[in-house]
Amino acid sequence: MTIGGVRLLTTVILALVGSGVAPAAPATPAAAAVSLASVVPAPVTATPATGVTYRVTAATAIYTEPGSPAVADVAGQLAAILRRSTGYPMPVVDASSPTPTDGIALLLSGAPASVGNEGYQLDVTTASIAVRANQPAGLFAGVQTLRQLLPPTVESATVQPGPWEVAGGRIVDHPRFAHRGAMLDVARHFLPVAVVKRYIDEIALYKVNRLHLHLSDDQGWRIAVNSWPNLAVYGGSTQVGGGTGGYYTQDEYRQIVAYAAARYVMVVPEIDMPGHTNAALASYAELNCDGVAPKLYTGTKVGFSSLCVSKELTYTFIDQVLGELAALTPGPYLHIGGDEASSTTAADYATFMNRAQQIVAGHGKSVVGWHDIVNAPVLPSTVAQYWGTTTSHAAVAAAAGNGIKIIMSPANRSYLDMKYNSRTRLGQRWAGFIEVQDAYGWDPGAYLSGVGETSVLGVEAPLWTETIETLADVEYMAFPRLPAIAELGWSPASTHDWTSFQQRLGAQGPRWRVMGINYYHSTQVSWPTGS
Ligand code: IFG
Repeated sequence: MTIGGVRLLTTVILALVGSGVAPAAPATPAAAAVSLASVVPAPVTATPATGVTYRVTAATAIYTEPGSPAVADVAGQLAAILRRSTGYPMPVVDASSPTPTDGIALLLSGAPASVGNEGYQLDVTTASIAVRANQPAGLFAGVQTLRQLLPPTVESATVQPGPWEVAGGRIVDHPRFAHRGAMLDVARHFLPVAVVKRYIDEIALYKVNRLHLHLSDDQGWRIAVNSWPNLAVYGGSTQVGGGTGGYYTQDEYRQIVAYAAARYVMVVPEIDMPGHTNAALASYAELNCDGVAPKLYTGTKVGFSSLCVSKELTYTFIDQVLGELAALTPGPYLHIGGDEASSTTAADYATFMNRAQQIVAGHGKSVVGWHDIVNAPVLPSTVAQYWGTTTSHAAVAAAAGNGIKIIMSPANRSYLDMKYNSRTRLGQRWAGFIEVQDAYGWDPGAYLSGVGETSVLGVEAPLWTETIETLADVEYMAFPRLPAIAELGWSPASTHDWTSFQQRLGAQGPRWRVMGINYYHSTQVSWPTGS
């Protein structure tokens, strides 16, 4: 159907509605529209307009910033969701004015500068809804908020009865931290592309904008490398527990990157080194200092492997591997791990990390490393990801004092593979139990002594998969704690309040039920009946 045709269709529908010929308003009593105050993450400001409601109807069109394919793509994602659950045509057309008087508008004009590149202003009146932003990323964020202001059934995969009402008012919103991440360990247990895409959909709902993929470890190598084909073919052939493992072809990795980018999620790939490298060492005997390849490993121990720091081949290896990965990764970061290098001497670790950081820079990327990397001299652009369980760490504080940016992933707050409690079947407990309130009850900007807000690039919730094998497992551990971490990354510290959060979190339950998300019904959260 051509744009013109769509406009004609819209005109016809509007005429029908105007003439009263259109179907009468639904008989079902309108459930109270979702409150503006219920959004997760909490917006910077939400000002309800009492008694004002916008109703999405068969006549509703989505108006987009003229000439912006990116905005049209965001609108297309919203239209697909609404068409599927309302059954309405939901045409997407260029806005014919910067101030549309009906429908849902996604515009790159009229937003306050204060919302930056990822924020937005959302206005809901009786006549129209307008999402305004300075960049398409902000419109995407505003659309995630709008989804939450519609009834949970808007997420349904089949047509549901309305009414489709949105409470009136204004939200002006923008993120606190730049890095709001989720990590998936696809090495211990391989997770197929479809699972990764589904997780991207789920984290994007909560304005998470980074997906850190842990692509290699002792138990598996998960990304095809053309110059070292055995890494994936042999190194990716198994996993924890001895299953068949798997790996992403480079095209599949490109698909994941593109799928994430359309949801304003940047992929940060990790090749862990010099430790956590048994899969690589098993794949190429020549990578080992003694020239002997170890067997593939399917257990869950850590710290026993190391690349051979003294061999020049090691640096050719990481240069070629990271070169291919850099070419496949539009984002500015390559994560090179660096954790638990117990089989690498401190001197060798420093030597290795010196060269590895230079190699990454040579491919035009910046390094992220687990915070162990600060034990070696780091480039000014290197980012350290804190995964400790204490609220002080001298070397990390010193690095921050020297201008190094920190991603906060304290294992006893943000590790989604930690059990909720002693009864949780999945997960581990080495960092302690993490119930929802533990995941929410901390401030990334003030958590580590000597690491102030300006040193904190953001937060990230890692999900290690020693005990996690399926999408249902991923969802059980990530929900409801991932939205808690997402709120810490997005919302102002001033909005931080457990009572408010657990109520808003509870209201997400019905949405997750409609979406089929296998979440943990934490007893710390008041879930509405039937959720
Ligand atoms: N620590 C290891 C991970 C994983 C994790 C499980 C880091 C940085 C324990 N390293 O966390 O490989 O095994 O909770």
